[in-house]
Amino acid sequence: MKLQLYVPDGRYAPWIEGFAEVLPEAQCLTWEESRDAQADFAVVWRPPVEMLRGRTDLRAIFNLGAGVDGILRLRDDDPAALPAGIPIVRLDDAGMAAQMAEYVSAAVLRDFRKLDAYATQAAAGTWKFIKPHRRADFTIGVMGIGTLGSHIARTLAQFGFPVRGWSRSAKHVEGVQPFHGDAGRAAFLDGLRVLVNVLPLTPDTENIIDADLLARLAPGAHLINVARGQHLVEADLLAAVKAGHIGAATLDVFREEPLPAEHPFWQEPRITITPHISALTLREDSIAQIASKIRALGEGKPIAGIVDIARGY
Ligand code: OXD
Repeated sequence: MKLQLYVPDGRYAPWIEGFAEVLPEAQCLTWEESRDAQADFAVVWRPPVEMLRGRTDLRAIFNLGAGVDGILRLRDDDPAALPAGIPIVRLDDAGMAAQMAEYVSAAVLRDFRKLDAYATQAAAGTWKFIKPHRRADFTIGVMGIGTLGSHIARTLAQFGFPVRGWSRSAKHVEGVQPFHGDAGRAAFLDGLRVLVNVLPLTPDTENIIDADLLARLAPGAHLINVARGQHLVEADLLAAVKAGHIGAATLDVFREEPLPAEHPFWQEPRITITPHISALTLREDSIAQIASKIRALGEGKPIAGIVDIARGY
């Protein structure tokens, strides 16, 4: 069995060693060394178009992340870029849900417990009580209730916050008030104190966080984006922050990464910037998950995480 790997940073050795350990029957080759060779499976993150176009040999393409926009976007320039009939399989949690729930909880609790205001006071040597938020007023909405979003929503609900979830089709998550579809969008957004975006990036969700959406949130609301930079109309967020309607934003993803040095977000103290680290792809967990899916496919068993290409995630 042959596996063909592509990782944009070219750091192949730990992946090859990892697969050799858990899937010793497989020969792992880098894309660069095996361009003309056939393979059974491709394991990729943001692959070049030449790697997948016209392939008929592969039995599946494994994406080294939860979001598959890095593969599906190849069709933007070339509608035939993806080989027909070959399943694309996303990572299904693989340690990412817990990391994202930590990141989002940290941002929410920092805001809820007014830790920034206390830090400012402490820097001035001030010992003073600040009136706390009421938990019941701190409604949090999670947009995108898939594997990651439902774990985030459940975690926040466990802190006792009122939590709403919004998804394309109806979904139930314990302790989370469900909303779905276009019809449920306005009611979901209405008066949210915190909005967490975990949506997949598709043509329908690109630019979804715009001036109109932000205006529906509660005054002083906090936007947390851990999905993709292309969901957010950056100028609309900046305007809403400057106008005081949005009180804070915690952004882990950007249209251009790394965020350019001249980007105005860097100058806005109410925007917290992190370099796309809310959920790292954990190598060992990812390799173990892909290896077990390869084995399941070999035994003719169904696997989770197959992307619905028409839907875009
Ligand atoms: C992912 C990511 O999609 O890391 O997994 O952004």
